[in-house]
Amino acid sequence: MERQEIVLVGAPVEEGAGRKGCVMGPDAYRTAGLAVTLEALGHAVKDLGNLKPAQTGNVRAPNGTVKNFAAYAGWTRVLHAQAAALGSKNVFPIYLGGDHSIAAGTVSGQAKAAAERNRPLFVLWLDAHSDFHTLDSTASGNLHGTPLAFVAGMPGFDGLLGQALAHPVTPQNIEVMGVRSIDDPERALLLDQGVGVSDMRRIDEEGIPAILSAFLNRVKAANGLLHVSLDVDFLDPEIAPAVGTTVPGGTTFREAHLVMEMLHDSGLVSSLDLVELNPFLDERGKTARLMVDLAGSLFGRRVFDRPTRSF
Ligand code: 4U7
Ligand code: MN
Ligand code: MN
Ligand code: MN
Repeated sequence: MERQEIVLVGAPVEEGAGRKGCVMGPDAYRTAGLAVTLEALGHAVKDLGNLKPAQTGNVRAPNGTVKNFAAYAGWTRVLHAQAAALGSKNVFPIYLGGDHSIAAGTVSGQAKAAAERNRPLFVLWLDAHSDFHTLDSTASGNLHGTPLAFVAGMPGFDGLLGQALAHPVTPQNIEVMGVRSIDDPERALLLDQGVGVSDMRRIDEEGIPAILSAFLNRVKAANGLLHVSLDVDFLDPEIAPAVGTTVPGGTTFREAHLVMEMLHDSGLVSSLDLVELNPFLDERGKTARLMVDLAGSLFGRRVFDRPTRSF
């Protein structure tokens, strides 16, 4: 990969998650050395610091189950604007969460910028969960379980963005990978919409290379841009304990690095979310350091040079 202009955007959001602590995520990545890691790989890094949510006035929750809807709306609006602006420049944004609710803004903004460049946006959602609840189907009311449905244009999110979602991501251009917890209403909607789902069983049986190269080939054939949204709980909780929503049976250290290495070699990735890190639950910075390490693999770290694969 050539030298990239990387822009770090902190989004200290925890209102979408069921427990507090993700507010410390952006600073934990900084402490774990994200910028120096990327600079050591030859890239330029600019840290924009942490954003603040937009003022939303008196936005109303659509029902009594969803929690902190006004905060979700405020963060979605500011992140959408920021991502739409960065997506129109020749930079690579990394959005530092914050819980996964930030992706409602980051992905919708990147999709708007992609559409303005006449490129379709594809999304690789690396997660134990599919985050495909609508505001009506969520039982927990935790809004970090809803952003993927929003960006895919599912109905019922009126009032979230403060304007119509003009550039939804085509559901068939989404791949949810590493998943091992899907609620019934999500499963029905994912099937109905044709979202790609590679659950842990498929990863066990087919392996990362077959699944990921098929997806990357589709991105390339469509001249697409690719947004990667990495939830800490994609990783097995043994190696990544700093997350509020652990599910056993996650990806291994090498599976996760291989995903990042293949993504790097593809040259197709144009933006990244690092989400759900809860430093309050970490063990001596272990998870924060692993996430930084994975970002290093996405930006070209390799142990031994070999000809770059093409997709
Ligand atoms: B995360 C859940 F019920 N589906 O809706 C829900 F299992 O961003 C979990 O992936 C959502 O961590 C997890 O609360 C959201 C639950
Ligand atoms: Mn998630
Ligand atoms: Mn437009
Ligand atoms: Mn998750």
